[in-house]
Amino acid sequence: MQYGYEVRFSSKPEGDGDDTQTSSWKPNALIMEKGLKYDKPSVMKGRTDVNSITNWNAPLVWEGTFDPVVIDSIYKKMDPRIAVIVFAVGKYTRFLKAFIETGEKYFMVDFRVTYYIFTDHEDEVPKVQLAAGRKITILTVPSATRWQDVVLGRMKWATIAIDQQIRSEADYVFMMDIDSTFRYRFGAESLSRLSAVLHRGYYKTPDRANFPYERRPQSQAYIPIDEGDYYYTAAVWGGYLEDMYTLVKYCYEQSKIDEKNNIEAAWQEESHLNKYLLYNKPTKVLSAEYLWCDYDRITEDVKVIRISQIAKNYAEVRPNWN
Ligand code: UD2
Repeated sequence: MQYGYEVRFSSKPEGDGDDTQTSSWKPNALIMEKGLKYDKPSVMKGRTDVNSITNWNAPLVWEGTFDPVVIDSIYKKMDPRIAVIVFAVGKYTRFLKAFIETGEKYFMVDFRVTYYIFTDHEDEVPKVQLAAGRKITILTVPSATRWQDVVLGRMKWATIAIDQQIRSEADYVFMMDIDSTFRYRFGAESLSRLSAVLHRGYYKTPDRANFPYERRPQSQAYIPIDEGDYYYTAAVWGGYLEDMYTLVKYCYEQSKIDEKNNIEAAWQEESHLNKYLLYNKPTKVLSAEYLWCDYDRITEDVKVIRISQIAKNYAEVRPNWN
């Protein structure tokens, strides 16, 4: 049995800290173990009901576009350390238990994983039995009176925590919403330099003008009406530590500029994330399987749901209404 708790990160320096250190992570060649048995891949057959490649030639990942046996064999040889950054501030600590318990069942099983839990209620972090090689690190952050400050503040605290601590402990980083549970394999097929998830509500939107991007030119997150590829969710995204560091820091800095100009992007950090990913394309796009939600009907192209957002009473869990 392993609980692996550590409590750190009580100092709260201002600024962006020292970014001169770099992660030692170097992706290896795609080496597979000898003698592995798996279905022969076909050149002619694959998913035909959905597109599985972007127009910049990045994989668009759906169930049926990868073989978990092959993917796992390759990535287990690399043995990466995977950080999951989640925030549970105020009443959101109630979501921790189910998130971690289901994460242990489905998220990067047999890989080295650390859940970094940023919370203002350390005492409410549940004791969950973790598999070997997996642990929880608790980082304390201040309480908030506006939920917008929590969602945006994630970019600031993640920037500082990567600088101070996570850089020397992880090779890949995922940022995730806590109010969700894992339902099915979420594995190494999701790993890349920068992986972003299609928002379930907009993945079939035919006209980019209907994406809920920030449309006010006064905001740093502004995207003109005739630009855009996809609408990505900010609830699940990940990549190499240094690429993720660049991106969380970007969102933090852009939101600071917005704050000085008295504007808050329409969907907070999600707007800044979408702006960045338009001009810095993700190296993998993960389908909406990687984040669905409990209250939406499942569409026929979604064969499995890997994470589902829990239906919640916003008025009850958030510190403010709007
Ligand atoms: C959407 C996005 C979310 C973020 C937000 C910004 C999806 C599924 N999620 O979520 O990623 O971009 O919009 O408007 O599209 N939190 C706390 N305490 C709080 C409030 C939030 O810990 O008081 C954390 C917690 O980890 C939560 C996350 O912030 O999961 C996102 O907040 P939310 O779930 O209230 O936002 P939601 O559902 O509108």
